[in-house]
Parts: sequence; structure tokens; C-alpha cells
Amino acid sequence: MRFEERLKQRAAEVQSALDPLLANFGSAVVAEGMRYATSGGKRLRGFLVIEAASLFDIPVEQSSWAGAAIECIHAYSLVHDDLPCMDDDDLRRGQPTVHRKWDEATAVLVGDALQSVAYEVLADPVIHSSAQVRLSLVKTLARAAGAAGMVLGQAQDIAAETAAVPLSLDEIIELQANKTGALIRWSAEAGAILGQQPVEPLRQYATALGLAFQIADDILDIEGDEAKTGKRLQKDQDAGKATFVSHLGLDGAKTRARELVAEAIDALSLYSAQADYLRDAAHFVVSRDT
Ligand code: GRG
Repeated sequence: MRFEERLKQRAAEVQSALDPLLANFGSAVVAEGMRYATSGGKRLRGFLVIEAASLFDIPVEQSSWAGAAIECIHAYSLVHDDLPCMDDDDLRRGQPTVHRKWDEATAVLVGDALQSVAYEVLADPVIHSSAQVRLSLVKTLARAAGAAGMVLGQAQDIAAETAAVPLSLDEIIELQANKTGALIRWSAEAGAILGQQPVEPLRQYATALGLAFQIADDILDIEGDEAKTGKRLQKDQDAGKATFVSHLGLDGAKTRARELVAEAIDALSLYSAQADYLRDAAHFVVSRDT
């Protein structure tokens, strides 16, 4: 199966977990907003959970719940990031953002509720029979999503907008490792947690992958097509923000992204052909156009 087909298959498996999970909340506006905010997207994080878990023979019927949980956290971050007090975006995944379709209060609540449901599902025995494993998933995700991870990265990004001097390359690497890297790392590590195996090789893989993903995002911001990405582009350039491209140049950024792909693949040397789709994912994140 080609990588793109596999990604679609995993996205459908994540959706099969999201559907009953979010149907639980009935027809209130906030529930509608939760379903709206989690629809579409590449489901890269859910894919990483399921593929990493498959290395340890964890069935997809189990890992897809953890895939749904991380996609809920990711969707919450996008809903809040799009708010007027943050990035103020009208378009996400080719559709009006949640605060545009409804209103700001609904968008705040949709994000909050998506965050809650992620932890609710990770604490459910459907995820794993061991309470220790479930606790570890909850605790590591809380750490990755919170003030030592994604929230910190978002705060660093907001602070950078008004900083007297543009961020250095090392500062951008740190910011991105928090803002987008932390959830990507958790996604791969969750597979090893479910399999009760050491997380280190997958952590190394996902650290390189997350950085490559972000460099590709900076390149897309310049070279991408809004009709394909479904979001506003050239934001960083218009805001005069320091990015990987502003530091390394377009060609330098592309070279660095390719080096990171090789690093990510090297980190998987322990695993057999079962890890091939994870290897393909490293190539995919730097060649994507959405
Ligand atoms: C609001 C606490 C809080 C955090 C927001 C992740 C984040 C922090 C903001 C997202 C801003 C952004 C557009 C970052 C660029 C990288 C990124 C996360 C892109 C979106 O992820 P994809 O490409 O999206 O995986 P899909 O739609 O495919 O799920």
C-alpha cells in the first residue's frame, strides 16, 4: 500500500474512534463544534500513534483511541490558535474557523471540551487493561500539551512577536520543539507506552520528524498554495517573524529538512520492515503540500 493510502486508512481508523466518542455529547452547540473542529486534517499525529503501537503488536482497535485523544488535543490547539486574541484566522482546513462559524465563546469552550475528552478517553480501560499504562499516557500527554510543552511554545511564539530582537535559530528550534514538537513526540512515544517498551528510539525519531515538519511548514508558508493548505499563508513573512527560512534561506531550510529526515530514519534502525510507514512519514512531512 502506498504511504498516502496508509495515511488515509489510519485517518479513517481514528475517525471510527472519534465518532462514538463525540456522539456522546449530543446535539448541543459545543458538541457540534467539537465534531466540526475534529473533522478533516491529515491525522498525522493519530497515524504516528497507531503505526508506533503496531511495532509492539498493539491492535488498532486499541491504539485508535489514543490516536483520537491526540487528534482532540491537536484540534483544540488549532481552534484556540485561530482565535482573534492569538492568530486571528478565518480559515482552517478550508472551512471557516470555529469562532467564525459560531462565535468566540463557543470556540473557547470547544477547545476546552476537546481537551477534557482527550484525557477522559486515555483514562478509559478501552485504551489498555493496565491502569499504570493509562496513567502514564495521561501524565505524559498532560506534560506535552501544557506549560512545559505546547502551551509554553505558543507563549514563546506570542512573546517573539513583540521581542526587540528577532529570535536566533536556536531559540526558534526550542520554541518549535515545544509548540508543535511536543505533541508529535508524544504521538510516537504513546506507541511504546502502550507496548510497555522503552520510548527512546521513537522519541529520537519524532524529535527529528517534528523539526522537519516545522521547517516544511515555514517553507509552505512561502511556497505553498492557499487553495491546497486551506489556510492563510505568508503570515510569518508579512509579520516579519524570524523563521527557519529567514535564518537558513529557502535552499538551506530544504537541506536541513532533508538531513532531519535521514536522522529520523536512522533512529528507527532497531525496527524491522514493520516501521516502513514511519520511515515513509519522514519523507512525507517534508514533501507535503497541505
Ligand atoms: C493555543 C495552546 C495553543 C497552542 C497552539 C500547535 C499550535 C499551538 C498552533 C498551530 C499553529 C500552526 C498553524 C502551526 C504550524 C504547524 C502546525 C501545527 C500545523 C497544523 O498541523 P497539521 O499540518 O494540520 O498536522 P492538520 O489540519 O493536517 O491536522
